[in-house]
Amino acid sequence: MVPDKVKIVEAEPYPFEFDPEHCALLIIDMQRDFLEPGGFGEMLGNDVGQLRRTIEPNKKLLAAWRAAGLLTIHTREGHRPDMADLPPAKRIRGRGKKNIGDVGPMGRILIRGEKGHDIIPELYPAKGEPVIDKPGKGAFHATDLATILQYHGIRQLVVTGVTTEVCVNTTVREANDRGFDCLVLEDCVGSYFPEFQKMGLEMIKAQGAIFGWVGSSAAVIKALGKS
Ligand code: TIU
Repeated sequence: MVPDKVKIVEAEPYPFEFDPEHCALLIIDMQRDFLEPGGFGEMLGNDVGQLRRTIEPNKKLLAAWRAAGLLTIHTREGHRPDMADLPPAKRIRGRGKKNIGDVGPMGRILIRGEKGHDIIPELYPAKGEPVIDKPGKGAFHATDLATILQYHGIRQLVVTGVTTEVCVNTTVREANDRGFDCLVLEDCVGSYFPEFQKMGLEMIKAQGAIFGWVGSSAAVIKALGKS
């Protein structure tokens, strides 16, 4: 028997048993440096349009989620200004002209407190919504996310944000190993690379939801509307 408050949300590989009271929305790294024209992502030669298509669906979902009074958590990838939390390997990786901590088009790249590190205005956290500053790709590594979820009685996550194959995938895998059920929303996650978007989602829902489920924001918004 499915408890009363649980809503069935259409998803792959099979419907997701959405339990709003125990579910948080986790929005991963919707930061200016990844999404905005003139940011670090574009400077590296990436097409930010591939990520920007997720802004509108995330906005609609966030409005519905807030209206339902449910917990929203935002994350930002970045490091301390003194970079004491930046692994030396990550610092030199890419062999680019500009690396993490250097001055980029929107301030020091992936450094907390800089303009490019902050969340885009369209999805800016509301007062009272926790923001997790994470030094890694996964949102659980070296953060207090697990503690916050525990204190709020959260057992499920609806996951959105960027990028599908890097920080979204890593976080979903971390969450899965910690016992959370994750529903990833296809229209609300983005990759600079269409083939990684496709395969990043395939990997999550493979083998009977090996890491989680894949659904749409429309299906979640519909479920939120049914009380
Ligand atoms: N947020 C996130 O996915 N950070 C990345 O490093 N993404 C890349 O695509 N590299």
